[in-house]
Amino acid sequence: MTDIPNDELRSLPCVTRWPGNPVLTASQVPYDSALVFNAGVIRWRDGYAVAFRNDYGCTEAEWAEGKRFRGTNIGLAFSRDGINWKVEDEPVFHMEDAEIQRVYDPRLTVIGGEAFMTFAVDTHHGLRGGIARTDDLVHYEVVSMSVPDNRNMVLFPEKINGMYLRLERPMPVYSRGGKDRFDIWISESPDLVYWGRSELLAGVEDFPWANDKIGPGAPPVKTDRGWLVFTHAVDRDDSRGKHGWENKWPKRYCAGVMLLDLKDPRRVLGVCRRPLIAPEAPYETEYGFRTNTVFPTAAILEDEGTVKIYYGAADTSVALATARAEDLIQACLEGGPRKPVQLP
Ligand code: BMA
Repeated sequence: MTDIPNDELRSLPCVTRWPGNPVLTASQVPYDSALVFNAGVIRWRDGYAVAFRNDYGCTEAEWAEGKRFRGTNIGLAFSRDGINWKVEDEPVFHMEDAEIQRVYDPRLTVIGGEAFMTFAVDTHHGLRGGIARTDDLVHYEVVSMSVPDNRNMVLFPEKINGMYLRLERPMPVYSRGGKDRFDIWISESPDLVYWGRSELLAGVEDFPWANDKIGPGAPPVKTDRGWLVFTHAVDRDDSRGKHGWENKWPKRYCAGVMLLDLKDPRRVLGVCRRPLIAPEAPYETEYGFRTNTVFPTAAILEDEGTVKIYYGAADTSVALATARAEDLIQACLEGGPRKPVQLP
């Protein structure tokens, strides 16, 4: 663990929360909706598109009486400015099969003009990560599904040395003491179907405030100094009690950031050693299903050098923060490259 006292995690000063946060909530959804969060965002046609997770069928008061969510679906919305969204009339992307319990946490990436969604799937035999192709964000064709347990897959927005690349978070439990201790891995594929050459990219130990797990957040953002990778990074403290609707929520999710080499993204040039965004705003710490949760899932580099970072806030809404790419790169480089693992 770290020398940073637990309750003193702060966002980096270069991060600005959008004053009108959250930018997307259940109240904007024209069908049954309770929690709208963990959303993929891309530039699309003359504006932006978002695919978001929607948990529905239960209010906070009903939860307190023992009722639970009826289900999860994926909603779609469009925007001219990436801030004001118009949600489409129906959810999209339904996977129906006796094995599948739910599909959630979509991320979007455009590669060579083609749009892809990555997503998590809970099945009766484990958690899988999937990739689907789409022409219109309404109709999808599933391209591949991982073996369990794997989640939080994101695709790089271009091929490198002729290969597609993805970041992912497999969940080894048996070999890691039976608890959460999950890291970020990188794999490559010639066709998005067959994945291999998998390698550890960064471990929990590279994020000094985290003691639980890290995982890919947004699909990597290309800058002239390298790929910016936004992550989640979790610290757990079992003395934490009620944080949100549940009686106990011991985890805190922060956003982190690291920088990968442009031509060889398996090389980590720098890891920011402090949280990029720590839960601080009331919609992250006070109100919502699981407070103390900042879960980045999309990032867009704008022409003027600002990065829009979208994140799930308290597993309840979608919020937006901005930072200059230059400052983010600097914060990563100051943290230095990934250190070799210290064996006991
Ligand atoms: C993870 C996923 C995310 C969620 C996070 C915090 O395990 O379920 O969808 O945002 O926990 O609850």
